[in-house]
Amino acid sequence: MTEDSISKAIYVTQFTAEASGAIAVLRIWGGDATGVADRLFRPKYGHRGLAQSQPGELRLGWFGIDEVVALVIPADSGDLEVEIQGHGSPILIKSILQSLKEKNVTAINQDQYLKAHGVLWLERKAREHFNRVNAPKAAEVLWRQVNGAIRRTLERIQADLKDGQKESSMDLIDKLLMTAVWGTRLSRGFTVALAGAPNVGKSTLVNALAGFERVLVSPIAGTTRDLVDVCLTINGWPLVVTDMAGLRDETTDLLEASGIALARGRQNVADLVIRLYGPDEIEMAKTGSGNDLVVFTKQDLTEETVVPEGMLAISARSGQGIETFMARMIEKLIPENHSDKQLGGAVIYDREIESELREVRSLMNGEQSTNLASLYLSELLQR
Ligand SMILES: Nc1nc2c(ncn2[C@@H]2O[C@H](COP(=O)(O)OP(=O)(O)OP(=O)(O)O)[C@@H](O)[C@H]2O)c(=O)[nH]1
Ligand SMILES: [Mg+2]
Repeated sequence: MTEDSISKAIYVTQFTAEASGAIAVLRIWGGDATGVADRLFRPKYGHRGLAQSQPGELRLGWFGIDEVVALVIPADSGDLEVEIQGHGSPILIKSILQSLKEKNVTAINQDQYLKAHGVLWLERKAREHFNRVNAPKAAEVLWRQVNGAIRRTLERIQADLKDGQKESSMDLIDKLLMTAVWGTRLSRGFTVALAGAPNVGKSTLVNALAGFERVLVSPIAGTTRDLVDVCLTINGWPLVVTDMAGLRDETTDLLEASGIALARGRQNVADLVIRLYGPDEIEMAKTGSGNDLVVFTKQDLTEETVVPEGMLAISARSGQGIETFMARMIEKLIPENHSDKQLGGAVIYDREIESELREVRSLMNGEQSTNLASLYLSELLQR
């Protein structure tokens, strides 16, 4: 063993969550990782240790207290790492980590593992978000960021700054900043509040979107009191749709009044508010809607309502207009003019990245500060 390999620290990183699960995956890396693993791994078949196995070859044996699968994997650096895959019981993981600790192996987290393997902050963060998402379209966008879409756009901005192309760099960063409106919602879901008078059909619509009887529906006005968040995937995107109390000014019921206060609060913070009206309430709906989506319900009960431009008519009971409604919600949540199309698919998916880039943008304003902006960006691109 060379002096260098003796002095190089060895680490263990747990790839699966620190909780009990079906399986656990750990990686031993750095220094003489295979040597250390070999001293703890008892092969089930034959006597060949891990150091003698082919890269990628699965070996069954014991590690700590339980049977595991072990394999040797060459990292991009060429160093050999050992992956241990076992049952996901916390006891097994503890026992493996303990026996490694006794051999002076240091446990460090996945973020530090990726950092040590040259993965940039931007892309490590993208992975964190990607790992949390379960809606396919959102996952696609985040996967592009894991694979460098945002980094490449920042590099373009950086190159423009260095070439003295201030206008074009500002234009690019402004376009990128616009994507934060929806990009930062990808991993936690867009919040959509259903607002409307009691009995208009909010809860029925939630159930129609969910595809099952998620919330209570009744002909009694004032049925829903609490805020009920329902996580849904709609056309591939993650939405948290909130059913709430019907809004009305006059109520003597204290519980209902509390529900209405909660509903108004949620309406103010939601990414999108759906304002629901009965089939014949066209005149009421016309007053100020801002970015809200106005929808007329219960179309199965009437002749189809002719709705003003931008508004929709649906029936949660028959399904009429629901597909158009879903598509329109997505258009509102991910506006065409905030798209990633001219940005090579780059999107801001994280609040901290957004605020760092706003800082870069503000540095671009002053005449002298192009250099500062460029320095700041360089630091971000190396972090
Ligand atoms: N025919 C028809 N009836 C509907 C439709 N949507 C809702 N309803 C009926 O209208 C009544 C009220 O529906 P809900 O979904 O509970 O209304 P809500 O807006 O949640 O009411 P609150 O919780 O009281 O604010 C129920 O009797 C529903 O069956 C629809 O599309 N067509
Ligand atoms: Mg309701």
